[in-house]
Amino acid sequence: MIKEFRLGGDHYALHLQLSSPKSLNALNHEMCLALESALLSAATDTNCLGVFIDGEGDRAFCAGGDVRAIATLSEGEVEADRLARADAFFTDEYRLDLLIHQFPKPILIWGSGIVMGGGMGLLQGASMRVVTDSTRMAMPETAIGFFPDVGGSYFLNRVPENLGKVLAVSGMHINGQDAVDLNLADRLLGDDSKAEVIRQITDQLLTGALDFTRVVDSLETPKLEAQVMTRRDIWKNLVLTEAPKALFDQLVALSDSEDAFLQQVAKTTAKGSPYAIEKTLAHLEATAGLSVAECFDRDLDLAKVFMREGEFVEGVRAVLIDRDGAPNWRQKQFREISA
Ligand code: QUE
Repeated sequence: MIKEFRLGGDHYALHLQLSSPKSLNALNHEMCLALESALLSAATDTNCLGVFIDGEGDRAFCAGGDVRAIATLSEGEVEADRLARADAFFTDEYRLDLLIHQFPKPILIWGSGIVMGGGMGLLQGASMRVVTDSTRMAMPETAIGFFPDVGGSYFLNRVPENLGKVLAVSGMHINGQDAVDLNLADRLLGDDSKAEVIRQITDQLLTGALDFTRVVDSLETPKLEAQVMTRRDIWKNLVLTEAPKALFDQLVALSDSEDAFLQQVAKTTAKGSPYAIEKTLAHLEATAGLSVAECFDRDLDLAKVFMREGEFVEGVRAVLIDRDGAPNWRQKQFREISA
């Protein structure tokens, strides 16, 4: 569910909060529609000067979309109904994400804790993307036989040094400093400064103005060790690798390293579906340079393909439903790609 508050007075900022902390604020269909409706009202209300979005609790801004609901039949439902429901969910989720990208007023999203999948879809469109010392960010979809959607074709293609592909294939977990370094966040702030941010926003509104940049620039950036850009040499060789299998094999081979971060990268990569990884890399290449709206259209086309011919149901079963961590992928190997 979504909670709505107002900050300020006559001139106000809409404070929207994802409020299902037990499921790590995972975004379900109803939440997407509620967020969209609240944002559309905020856009046209001249007294509303901006929007602040966060998640309830300290564990997650948003752990993803409610993929469990889409991967399983509800009572009395036939497969065709499930597919129609999945198509409707992705259509509405991506329309919400695009609205955030194109919103006519400032949006600050407080991306503390887990920010993965669907949470990234919300965060990336915000005009002020805040991460904190607790942020754990990833696009982990290949582990459930899916691809990094929610505009991933847009924002992963804008990660420097071609590292969007590495993020997409590995699903690696990065911290707040990495997010800033990789153009996936605008500011790193302390978790303990959220109350001060809200206080300053409220104070500004009482003077009839709102400037998120001024608020975040008044606060200290915590020291957090970068993990990704400090290992440039490792990625440099990888991103030159064109074939999906070669990239996958090299990422998995990082398990031989003594470096705990690289071991984590190897471990998350190894969980990926070969089918999903192949499709993901081809998709990122095909969408490079497209506008944000075009990227969401292309993500929606591919999401529908995945619902019909992919490994998604099995991936969600193995990771989120039975939690056996042993998906029986239909396509077990990478295809040999001929010249
Ligand atoms: C890969 C994913 C997702 C995931 C785990 C993966 C994903 C997702 C969730 C998730 C998390 C918490 C919930 C929930 C879903 O987990 O997309 O309903 O409460 O949404 O390895 O892509």
